[in-house]
Amino acid sequence: QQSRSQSVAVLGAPFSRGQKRRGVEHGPKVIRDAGLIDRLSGLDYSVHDFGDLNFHYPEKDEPYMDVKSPRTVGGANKKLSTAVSRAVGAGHTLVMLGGDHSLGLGSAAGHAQQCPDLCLIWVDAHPDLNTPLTSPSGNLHGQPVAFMLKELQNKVPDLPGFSWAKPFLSCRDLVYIGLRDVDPGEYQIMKDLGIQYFTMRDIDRLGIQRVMEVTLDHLMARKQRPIHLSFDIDAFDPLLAPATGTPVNGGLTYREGMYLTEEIHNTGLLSVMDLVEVNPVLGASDEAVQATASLAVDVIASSLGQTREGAHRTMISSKKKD
Ligand code: EXY
Ligand code: MN
Ligand code: MN
Ligand code: MN
Repeated sequence: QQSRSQSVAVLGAPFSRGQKRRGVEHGPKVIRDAGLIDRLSGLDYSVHDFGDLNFHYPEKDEPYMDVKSPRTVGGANKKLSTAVSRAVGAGHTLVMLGGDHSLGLGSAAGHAQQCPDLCLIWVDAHPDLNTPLTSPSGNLHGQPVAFMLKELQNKVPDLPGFSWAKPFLSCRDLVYIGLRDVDPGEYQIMKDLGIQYFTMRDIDRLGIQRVMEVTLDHLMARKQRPIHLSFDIDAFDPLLAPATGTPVNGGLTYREGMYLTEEIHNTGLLSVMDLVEVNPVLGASDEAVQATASLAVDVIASSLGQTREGAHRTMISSKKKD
């Protein structure tokens, strides 16, 4: 199938205040340096690099309850949502490079402004579904999905910096893949709302092929809709993606990651993707950082149509397209 747009925009969001380890703000640079733009150009897209957003930081940003840096994180996400909305409105398929995963909120919110019927595939070791009240850490990168869900509206208090963020997603339109570190409050919400999720154990049982089939059937059951893919690099096993802030053993293999993203490309419905939580400061060596960044490039390229069976875009083939 055709992808939604032949034009891909890349937007960097060098932001790290949704958690406490500095360095993840350098994610956009290391992912670009690993060859992202050339790889996408090689897939026959016209690639528009929008550069990096410039965030501004309020002088004082006291915690609200236990939540850290609410005004800073809220403001950055507001800015990101405007930029994402503009890029999608201009007809690009957008790749957002984080930065920490608190940015998933601004990215998906901006996407939803243009595509209110979007669905969300959150690939992560963590569901990032804590509310400010259930969060064990106060870190906003563990909470973005809670701000999105309409069904959680009365469980999420008004945070300073977040008045712009109105819930836009129904829990039916969300699927998690790769979970293996779920807090008690998050588990409760997933169960109460009946959210569709696949832990690593589910992937062990079902295989990634079945997981993707059920995921896409679930999301497209009523109609085809644009996909927002929010990909946290910590979904991968830490052996493959060591340069990240909250690694958890037992993650996706390289082949599971490629299959997952190939299936998303094959829908022809990918509209925005986030690639977040690459932190070059946390790699134990330069090789570890390079491996993580180049994995990020592979994930993005595969989501946008790079295949393991060759250059199907430019060759006449007797096989059905894709
Ligand atoms: N669940 C933990 C918390 O809320 O603090 C850890 C969150 C890590 C989030 C990373 C980005 O996916
Ligand atoms: Mn995450
Ligand atoms: Mn994570
Ligand atoms: Mn294709």
